[in-house]
Amino acid sequence: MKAALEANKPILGVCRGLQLLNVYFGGTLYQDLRLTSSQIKHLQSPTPQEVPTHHISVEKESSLGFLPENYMVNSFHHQVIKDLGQGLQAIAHGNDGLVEAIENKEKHVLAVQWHPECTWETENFDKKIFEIFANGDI
Ligand SMILES: [Mn+2]
Repeated sequence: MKAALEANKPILGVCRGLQLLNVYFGGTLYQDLRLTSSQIKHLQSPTPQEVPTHHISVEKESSLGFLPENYMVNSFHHQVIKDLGQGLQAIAHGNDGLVEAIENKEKHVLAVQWHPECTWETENFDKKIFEIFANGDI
C-alpha cells in the first residue's frame, strides 16, 4: 500500500482492502457489526456470493457516480468503518448509515466494502468498477 501510494499507482480495495486502507489513513474500525446499531444483514451466507442482498446509496459526485443512486450489493463482512481515515471520503452508505465505499481522488484510491469480484459476470455496474480501475480512471 505504501509503495503503491508512493509510486502514485491507483489502488482498488475490496472488503478487507477497504478496511486496511481506512486504517492505513488513520481511521478506525468497528471490529464487529454487533457494536453498531445496524439492522442490515452484512453476512449474507447461505445466499450465494453472486447475489446482491442489501441496498447502498451512492454519491453522484464520486468515482462511483456511474452506479445507480440506490444500488444493491452483496455483503460478506463483520467489521466496518467507524472513524474515517484522513483524506478519505465516504462515497456510499448502507441504509444503516454505515460506510460501503471510500475514495481519495488525489491519491487514486477507491475501495468498496462489497465483493464485485463475485458479481461482475452478471452485474454490469460491478464489472465497470474493474474497468475504470484498468482504464486508469481512478
Ligand atoms: Mn455490507
